[in-house]
Amino acid sequence: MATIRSVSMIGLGYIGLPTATVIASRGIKVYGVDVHQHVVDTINRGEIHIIEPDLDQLVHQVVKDGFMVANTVPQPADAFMIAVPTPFKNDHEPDLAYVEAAARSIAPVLAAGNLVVLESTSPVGATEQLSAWLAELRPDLKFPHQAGEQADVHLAYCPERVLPGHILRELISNDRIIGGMTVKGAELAAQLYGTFVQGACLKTDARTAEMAKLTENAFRDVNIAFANELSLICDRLKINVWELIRLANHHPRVNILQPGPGVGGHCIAVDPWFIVDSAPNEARLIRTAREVNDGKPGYVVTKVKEAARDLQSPVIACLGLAFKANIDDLRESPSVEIVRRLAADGVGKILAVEPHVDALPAELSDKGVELADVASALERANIVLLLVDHDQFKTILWMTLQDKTIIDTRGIVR
Ligand code: SAJ
Repeated sequence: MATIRSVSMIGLGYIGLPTATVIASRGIKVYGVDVHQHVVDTINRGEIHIIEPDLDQLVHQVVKDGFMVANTVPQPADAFMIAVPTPFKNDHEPDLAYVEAAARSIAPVLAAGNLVVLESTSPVGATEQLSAWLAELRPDLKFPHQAGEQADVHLAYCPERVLPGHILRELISNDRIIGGMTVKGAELAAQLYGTFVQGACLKTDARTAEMAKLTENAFRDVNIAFANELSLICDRLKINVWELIRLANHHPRVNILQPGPGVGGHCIAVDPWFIVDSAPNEARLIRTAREVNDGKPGYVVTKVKEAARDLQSPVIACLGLAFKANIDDLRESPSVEIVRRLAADGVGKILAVEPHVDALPAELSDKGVELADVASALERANIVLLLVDHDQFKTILWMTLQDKTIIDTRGIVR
């Protein structure tokens, strides 16, 4: 089998850039492609436009050594990898417009013998759809949905499963699922991933691989929903849910996750909808889990409003805006949604504390939310709403705040 000596990575975001960089660090020539000129320019300077530990040094190294170069248009290469966003539309239907745009951009430079790998989270059938789009654009080449093992261009679906904040480590150590549209496609893709993955490369077909990615995140979503539903039940029954979960988890076959203010991030709150959209009648539990988790921010807002009703001038310190602990990522964060709704409904003076950012997003500052440091927010507030379990908040002396109403959505207040 031909060796892969060059790779074109389409999409240089949170997944594409680290993956491209790690491949380049193995001595493979990588052409990074992004539609945003400022991303291309930043990378070609050996710098990065995203926040991920240690990535800047590695990018600097591979660009300096000439193994990675970025551009806005794809160059010919042995393999093409696509890591572009796949959001959903208003009705939760997956939007493959960026994948289609990626297909249009690589089609002119595709050649017989090439491998095309889709990494973006995708509904089942997306890799076959990609094959069909490419075939329309390049009628001179044979694709796997038409020619099977005799195809000129090979396709595979290989989902990423790295945890933001630990991407460089997990890219190398995690096992990977390699879903070929053909056996040849799976073999070529396994060869490519084998250049940098130390975990196992598990070969299967493309549809199973697509479903595996969605299943992993739906599994986590359903389990978080179980914890979130327990937190509502325990509130009604006046039981401390964290104490309950801690005790129940001593059972050798019980492992309940943690309740919170809702599920954020770009994956767990999105991917299960791709399953629901494909099989709406069958995916009942998965849909309900999404609804339970999406309902949690509204429940927290109601609790704060109830506490504020008894106060003449409520001042609410909201601790944490990120979508989970010890990161600076505020996108798709349930905490931001809660703070925005409290401010929009005029519940009181809102002080937001987020040690990982220097400025508030406009959707909060426009509504009069003030960014405060933890000490002054705690001093000024009569309601303290704990939203994120950042390490900084674990050292607060909660005992000294007994004159305030404390609403703890993460179970760290002792
Ligand atoms: N959360 C809870 N309770 C818990 C665990 C998490 O409320 O017990 C919340 C977090 O606060 C956060 C959200 O869930 O708002 C998601 O956080 P996370 O740490 O569970 O996951 P992500 O979104 O950072 O990354 C996930 C991972 N998937 C799984 O663990 C199955 C990661 O491996 C995937 O690569 C990533 O999605 C992705 O890109 O799909």
